[in-house]
Amino acid sequence: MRLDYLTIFPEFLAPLRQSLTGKAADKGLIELHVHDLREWANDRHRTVDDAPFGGGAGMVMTPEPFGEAFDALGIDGATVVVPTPSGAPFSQALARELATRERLVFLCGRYEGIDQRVLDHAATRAEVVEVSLGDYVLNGGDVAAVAITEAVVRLLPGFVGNAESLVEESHEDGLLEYPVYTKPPVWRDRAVPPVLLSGDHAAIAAWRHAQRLARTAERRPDLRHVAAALDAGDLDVRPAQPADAEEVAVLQRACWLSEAVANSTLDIPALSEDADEVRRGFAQWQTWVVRSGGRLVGSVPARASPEIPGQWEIGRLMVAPDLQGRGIGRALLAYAEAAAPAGTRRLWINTGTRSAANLRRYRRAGYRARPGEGRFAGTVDLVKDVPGADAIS
Ligand code: JDH
Repeated sequence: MRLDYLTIFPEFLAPLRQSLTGKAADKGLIELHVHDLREWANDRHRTVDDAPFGGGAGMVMTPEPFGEAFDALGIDGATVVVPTPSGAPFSQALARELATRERLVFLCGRYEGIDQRVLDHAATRAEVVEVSLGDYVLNGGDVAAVAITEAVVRLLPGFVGNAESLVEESHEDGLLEYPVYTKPPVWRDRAVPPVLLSGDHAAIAAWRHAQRLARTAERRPDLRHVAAALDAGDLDVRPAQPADAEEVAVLQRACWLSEAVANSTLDIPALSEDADEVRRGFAQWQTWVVRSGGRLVGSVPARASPEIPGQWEIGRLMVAPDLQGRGIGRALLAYAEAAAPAGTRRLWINTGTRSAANLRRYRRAGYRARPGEGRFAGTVDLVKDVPGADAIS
């Protein structure tokens, strides 16, 4: 991966040459190119800022140096990352997405930000992603660029120790981590919680899980409800009733809109179905809905294949977009898999060819893509053989 940084404070990016990102650069896994934007300021004073049109406080970064830098470096096909307080919240999901790119170009603003035309122009040659590190105000984008870089580079295949980090991510469930301890067992009169020295692995796991729930409830009330519901499989999963169809239809639209964006098409049957069609689906597919605090937050249909004996088909697995990434989908998938009748030899599921996130989830759950187009245009079929059963040829 090649990383370019346009900044008026190159020294803010120096930490990237330290530690693990520095090692990744030494190993050739990443190429770091930090550029002083003033090199492309043509006037005597090497000006990079000016007063805002329309009035208002502070100064704005002028477009010319950025334009010259784009011309000199080339940004065609790159992903241009612009840290800004008005960006979309940066997240682990976005870090994973950026880790798939070959080239990232960071525009590190200062003052009140960058002239909008810089971003509009860049968007004609590259994908522009405006991100915010969080709801607080920094003096510029440089520190944010360093943070984003760390989050992305540690996910690259071949990054030191990322075998473990991938394991860690496969356990992501939206709960905060438990506290950790090391030697000495007593330090300044503080003992390590005795359970951790007990050698009782089940007790340790239970204690850690309780710690995670307590911390999440205390520090992240926004995550608490689902955190509590996920505890001990406390999500309320039931067979869908005809009265659930309206809510499932709404959920379906919310879920398939992102599929439509990922696959650049609105030609997705799920998007245009109304509640009556969803209700008819309940008759053909055994469907479960999951509620959290009364709200319908997910659903999954499944059925025995009418054509292929021994194949258990899992239909539209859905989780409300605001609650994705918390393990609900995995729990529902496991639920639908467990409902397969005796004699099931193969599990089947289908997703959009370009739905990278879904493909990744199903791969993690043990599904493998079948070559060629799936059952519907623009989709791929994924299957998993049931262990111990004779495979379907
Ligand atoms: C990039 C310049 C400084 C300060 C105007 C915005 C009131 C605009 N999470 C994050 N916080 N801050 C940044 C960030 C800050 C930046 C730049 C990123 C470039 N600045 C700046 C103040 C304003 N201000 C907040 N409003 C509530 C008006 C820019 C960031 C990231 N990523």
